Amino acid sequence: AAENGIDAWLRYAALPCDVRKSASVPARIVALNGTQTSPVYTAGQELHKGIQGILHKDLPVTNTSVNGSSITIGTVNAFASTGHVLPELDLTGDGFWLSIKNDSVQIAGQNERGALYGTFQYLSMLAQGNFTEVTYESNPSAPIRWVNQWDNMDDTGTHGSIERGYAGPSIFFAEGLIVEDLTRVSQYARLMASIGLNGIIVNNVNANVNLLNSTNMAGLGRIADAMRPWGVRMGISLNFDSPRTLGKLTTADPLDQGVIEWWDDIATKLHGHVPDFAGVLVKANSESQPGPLTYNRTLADGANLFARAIKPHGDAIVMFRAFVYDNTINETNWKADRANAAVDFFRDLDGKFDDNVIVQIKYGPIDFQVREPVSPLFAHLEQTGTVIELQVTQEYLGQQCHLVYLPPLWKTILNFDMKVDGQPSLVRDIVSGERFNQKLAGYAAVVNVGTDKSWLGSHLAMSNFYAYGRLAWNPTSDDVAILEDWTRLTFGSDRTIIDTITKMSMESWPAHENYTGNLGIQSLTDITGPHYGPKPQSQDGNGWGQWTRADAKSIGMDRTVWNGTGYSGQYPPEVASMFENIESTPDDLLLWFHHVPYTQQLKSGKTVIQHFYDAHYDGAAVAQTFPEQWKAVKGLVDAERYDEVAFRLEYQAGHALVWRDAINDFYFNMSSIKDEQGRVGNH
Ligand code: GCW
Repeated sequence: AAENGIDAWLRYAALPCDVRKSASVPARIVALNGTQTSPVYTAGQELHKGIQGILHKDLPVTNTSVNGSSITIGTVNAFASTGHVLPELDLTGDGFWLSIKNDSVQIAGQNERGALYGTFQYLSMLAQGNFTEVTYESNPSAPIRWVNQWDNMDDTGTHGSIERGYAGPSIFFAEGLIVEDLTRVSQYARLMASIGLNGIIVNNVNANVNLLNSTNMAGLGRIADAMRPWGVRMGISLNFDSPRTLGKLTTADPLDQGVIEWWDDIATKLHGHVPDFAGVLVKANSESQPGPLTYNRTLADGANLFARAIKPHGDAIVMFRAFVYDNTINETNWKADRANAAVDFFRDLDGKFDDNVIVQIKYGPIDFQVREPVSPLFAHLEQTGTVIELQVTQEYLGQQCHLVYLPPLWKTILNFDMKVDGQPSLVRDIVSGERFNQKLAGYAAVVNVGTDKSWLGSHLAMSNFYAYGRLAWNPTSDDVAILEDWTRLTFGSDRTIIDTITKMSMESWPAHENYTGNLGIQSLTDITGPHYGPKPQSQDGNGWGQWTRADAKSIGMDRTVWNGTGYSGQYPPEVASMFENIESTPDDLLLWFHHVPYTQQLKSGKTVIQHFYDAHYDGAAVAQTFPEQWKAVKGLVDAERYDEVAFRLEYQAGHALVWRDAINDFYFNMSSIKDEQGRVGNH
């Protein structure tokens, strides 16, 4: 698909002729202190390219300052050492200062990365036809702003498949090796840099040990080289069992001296190939992955093993995933609950991790569902840095065949107040490191781009990737404003295009929730299979623990302390008591926390079952409007992208009907309760 997708929101499409003619930009670009692989050098080149595209002007790029009208890019230090006077600045991390005046633009980064981010910000304004004079500083909300790829190496099977990837094979791997041509990898890094993302884990958390063989270590060096000019640091996922399976040791026990030395050696070699190695991501004792519990050691022992191995080599970190749970639990036990697992496993480990370990926590306690409460683990780790794991790839949410704009979901999570110790404790302030005073904290998102030229397999899905970076930089940014920026950059500034995409996108998550799983019952997709399409019957009767406990009379998980799994008690007291009581539990999470009859009345006045029926009709009806809404932009966007989007929206409209009828029929058959409007069961 789409040549037109490869540049995503970095198209630098020409502005209309009259705007171009009246636009004034300085006469040259000065990129201070830029060696060829440095982000400041990259910034100068990118700016040159952008201005050429947007304004049809060919500005010279130099690396020494000259008098006269120029755009100067550099670190704060480089500005100072070349005699530029900057105001008193309060920059942190990868922050930047941007000053746009008619004949002089100054872009100063706290570090080189910051200078590149400021340059992309300036370019974003130009590309949107915004020539206002501004002066401001901008700092990231958190130091860690990473993406995770779940790319397989596939040394035995097909070419570089991606777990839960919906856009073709890997851009990194094929046939057990790192691909030769890394053009797409550096293009990916460019997209990341343009939205302030500074790190990447390139391989699947279900990690293949062969990534650590000597050929592949050298390959990792090449990946890091391709991404470094964009300020993106590379890290990898590790398989806990590698000392046994690759190293041929008899154990992978984290306290065994031989194991410790084996990992020390790996870390030294990795550092040799990748001097600015970002860190490692570890999925241990989860979904059949090996881990320290196998050796009767704690998860902290496991994390610290890696922390100590990488410690001597720069500032690399261990991201240890909190997604640890038993997938063989038994539904006949009323108190069994997968949602309890993370807090059960990690609560007592706070304070036991080395200072270069961060715990990476999925936003909800289960798994990227259409509606989940915030993971209570965020309230328990006060002495440990935490990172929130989001998912751009739409694993449970239509796999990019459905338009679902995710920032409203993410913001619901990020704005949630945990009220730890009775103090305001917004999730976004916990993951910025502010609430518990953590130096290392932030964001990770599973993105799973593939070789498809649209990156995610769908043009509209790219708004989620763009918005992820923008929100990680500043989680208080407005989700509509982000979307409008993205739309202008991707499709142009025509008001009809902006209004159409905004309306559809903002309707999309509520619609998706309506035609899939309501009231906190989860996505109701095929959870033992591909996580796609309706399959409510797959939720129960298996060890995965994504249960609904639906029977002829009632539905929902009783997660109360008084009568259920006790999960609600994992939250700080004020939040716990809100969820413990049906009266104070919001409707949209009712069935997450309570097991109730289908006839239970909601705050809206409807019964649970009637809400299911109505919501499915409402949600599917909204999806029916998408193809119609999109027609408004015909002729305003290029035919190629118009058709590709139209195709997917048409499909979504049809699939939403399939969802509606499958779910409604299922619960009608289960409960035998008629739809008040006589629609369900009559087709
Ligand atoms: O959501 C589940 C996915 C698995 C994934 C796992 C995880 C990479 O279905 O495919 O494995 O989560 O996050 O580790």
